[in-house]
Amino acid sequence: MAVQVANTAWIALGANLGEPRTTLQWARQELAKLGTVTGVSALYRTAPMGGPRGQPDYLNAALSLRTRLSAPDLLAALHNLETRAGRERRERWEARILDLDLILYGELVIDTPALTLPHPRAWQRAFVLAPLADLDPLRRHPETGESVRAALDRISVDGILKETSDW
Ligand code: A4P
Ligand code: MG
Repeated sequence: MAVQVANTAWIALGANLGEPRTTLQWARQELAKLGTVTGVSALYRTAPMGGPRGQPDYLNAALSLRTRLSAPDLLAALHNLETRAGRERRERWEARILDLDLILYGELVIDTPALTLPHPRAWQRAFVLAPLADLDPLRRHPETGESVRAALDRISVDGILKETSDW
């Protein structure tokens, strides 16, 4: 169901199987069909955090999307894109062809198993925060008030490399 008013959603993209760069480029094009893309981060090469040992490095990015889709509908659309990209879900934090996480949806705060906003781990993870800082470093966590830049200063950015701004 579409909502009347457009909201800005921040989406984190990640991939470490198949052809990550090609997959993220495809995802970016598909996301643009869900609204208006208002910002796109650089592409980052990041060391895998958590999950089974020996995973390949990830490519991570983030974009902001002005959309009339409600947050649950947007998450369903993200899952649909993951499936179309060929993702299979088995183990948590396993290597994946495409991961699309909803990080923020306006100022919405919600805590259900199917959808938690802000994304519960986003403000702890450099592979999410570094791309977000390209979009809006002063954006604050709706509950804690901590900015993206302040969170990045607090955590380690080891293993996070800007690969290219042109993708
Ligand atoms: N879910 C609830 N809230 C949300 C939300 N805001 N956005 C539910 C997206 N999904 C949300 O997600 C599991 C469930 O979370 C879904 O059923 C959804 O309804 P998933 O994408 O199926 O599984 P996942 O990604 O394996 O789990 P999770 O907990 O989302 O993992 P994370 O926290 O996304 O971490 N290292 C590097 N360097 N780069 C990465 O991108 N990604 C992960 C995954 C681990 N390590 C990484 C990276
Ligand atoms: Mg996920």
